[in-house]
Amino acid sequence: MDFGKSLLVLTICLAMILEIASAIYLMDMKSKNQLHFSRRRRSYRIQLIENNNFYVTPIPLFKIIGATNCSDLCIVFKNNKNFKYEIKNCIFYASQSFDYEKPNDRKYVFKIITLSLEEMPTVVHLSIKNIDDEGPVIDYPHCYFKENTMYTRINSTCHFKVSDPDGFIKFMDLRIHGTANEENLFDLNMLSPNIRESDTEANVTLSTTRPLDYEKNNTYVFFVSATDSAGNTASRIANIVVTNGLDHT
Ligand SMILES: [Ca+2]
Ligand SMILES: [Ca+2]
Repeated sequence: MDFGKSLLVLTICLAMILEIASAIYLMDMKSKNQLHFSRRRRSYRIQLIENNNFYVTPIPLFKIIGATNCSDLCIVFKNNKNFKYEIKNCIFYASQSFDYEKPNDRKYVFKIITLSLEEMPTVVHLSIKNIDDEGPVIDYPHCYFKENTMYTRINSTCHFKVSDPDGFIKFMDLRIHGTANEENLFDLNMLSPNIRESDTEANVTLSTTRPLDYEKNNTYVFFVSATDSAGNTASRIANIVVTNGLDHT
């Protein structure tokens, strides 16, 4: 091997040694995966379930391994959209809760920079995952039905709104709770069959399973309820008035 090639090999080896010596890793606190934090720019993605309804303690997001002094690290948030954090024993903690229902709480990007500036910054992308943690809200159904008329999901004019900040409206369980068999006389359905998972409100149609008889009963009072996929329930009283028509006897 001539002198030129020897010098090249020596340079590469030296670069590799320096790379290892200066390397910093981020360790995932759950999977223990390591992410190399080196001269080359690295990107690290982490997802956290929203916790505004059950936040109890600072949450460890990752561990920084290989830094000479973790107190010398500089954290720079993109667009000044930051959150409260702390670094103890080289573990990076989020020390606040996150609420997916607040759009500004959903995504954060920040850089971890060593003060020596020997390494390229590692960019951390933190995204907050939505869960079904908020309760639904249901409007008051107050409707008029003509007697001797069949009201289906298509032609019924009795609509009311159900909403849930989490979305997942299409998985909502709608029920009627009566004291005089109203759950068999009326029916509840989503007005639109095309509800997306991200929709946070929808119209519900109240229909009849058979024509009503004014002479038999001209007012129905019962409860309607909406229960989301997490079991959160809302209920409202419903008031149905039957109007008189011509009876063919
Ligand atoms: Ca919900
Ligand atoms: Ca939610």
